[in-house]
Amino acid sequence: MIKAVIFDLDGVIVSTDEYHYLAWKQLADEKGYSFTRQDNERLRGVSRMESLELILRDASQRYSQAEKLAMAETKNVIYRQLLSKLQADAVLPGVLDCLVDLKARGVKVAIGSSSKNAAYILQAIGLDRTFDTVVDGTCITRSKPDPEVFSQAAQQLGMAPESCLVVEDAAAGIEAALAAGMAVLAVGTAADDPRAHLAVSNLSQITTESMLQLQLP
Ligand code: B16
Ligand code: MG
Repeated sequence: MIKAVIFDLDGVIVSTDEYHYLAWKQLADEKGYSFTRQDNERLRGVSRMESLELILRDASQRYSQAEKLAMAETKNVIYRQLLSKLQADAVLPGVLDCLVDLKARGVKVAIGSSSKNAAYILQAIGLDRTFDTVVDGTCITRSKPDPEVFSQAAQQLGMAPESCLVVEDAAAGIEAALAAGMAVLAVGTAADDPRAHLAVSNLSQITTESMLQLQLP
């Protein structure tokens, strides 16, 4: 029986993916690298520095760690400028009803995100006091697909992994949840991932009852 739901943030609670794309695109354009929306898909759930490594993977030029940190910081400054437009209307369909219903049923809710901007985003969309715990990119040493972010969230909630359901929009996040020994509901672009136990296009397409009935095989 599921007793806690751990939500990914970007792409599950809120649609910030376009802002990530636009910010990486601006950096790539400045450096003369090609970067498409399709390339951006590979960065879902992956940390900022690992995203940069993926973008530079085929680059002929070699960069020092200091140069890479400066590039990641430039991307983040652009991303934060874009995030300044973020409001409650960016919350994805079905999210608010789902959270209200889970809390009414006494189910614990958490955030498990790779983002170091999670606190800022949650405040911008008015959900900074909603979750029982928030584990984000500032709390972890290893990013998804490592299970650390979800294991830490379960530990903080006092829940066994098999009592937790993770909601994810990224392949790296699904892998992380499975490695943590948790059930997975895939949403959005991850909905066709065969490793997920349940899949829907967005959270308005599923009842909390069916989420909670999920049993790990
Ligand atoms: P930041 P999630 C992830 O958030 C994003 O999906 C990913 O695209 C991003 O690179 C990562 O956060 C780090 O974000 O630059 O804000 O620290 O999906 O795990 O909530
Ligand atoms: Mg995500």
